[in-house]
Amino acid sequence: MCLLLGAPGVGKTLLVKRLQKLCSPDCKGDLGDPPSTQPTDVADVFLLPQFMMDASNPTQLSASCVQLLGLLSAQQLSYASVLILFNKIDLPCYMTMEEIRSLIRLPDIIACAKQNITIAEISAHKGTGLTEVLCWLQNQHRSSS
Ligand SMILES: Nc1nc2c(ncn2[C@@H]2O[C@H](COP(=O)(O)OP(=O)(O)OP(=O)(O)O)[C@@H](O)[C@H]2O)c(=O)[nH]1
Ligand SMILES: [Mg+2]
Repeated sequence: MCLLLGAPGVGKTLLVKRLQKLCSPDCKGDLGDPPSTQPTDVADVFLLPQFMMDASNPTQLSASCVQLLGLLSAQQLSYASVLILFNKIDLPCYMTMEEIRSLIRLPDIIACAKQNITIAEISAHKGTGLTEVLCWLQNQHRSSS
């Protein structure tokens, strides 16, 4: 079971749709144009905990950080593996992983967390980094079965 959490509009639904496409037999590496997403789409719960931030939206960073701390301190997720995704890196003014790491003091957060945390920069729109997300999901699935 995977929980995909993140502030509104970070790209959760688009990521799920892109991963579904990437796994489909007719994909052959070409994701095509991004499909439309609706806030009512309920496809965001699929396999393991992932947390998503919008790397192009500095105003949402503090809210995302509080939400991330809430996730990491949840008793039920103490021993889960967590994938933190910085999405929308295709946009011109996105914050790099290094900038976000320093702005939210991510190394301190990781040092205090019980979970095994992995970080990735992605673009659900362009497809950048999605193969790595899929590999992470497959590895977690393998090690839990
Ligand atoms: N440029 C760009 N746009 C993206 C990316 N990911 C998502 N979007 C766009 O951001 C908007 C919101 O994406 P959604 O997937 O609906 O976001 P969500 O997190 O599911 O939003 P809620 O369901 O409202 O919480 C849509 O217009 C997407 O096309 C990305 O990597 N790059
Ligand atoms: Mg959605």
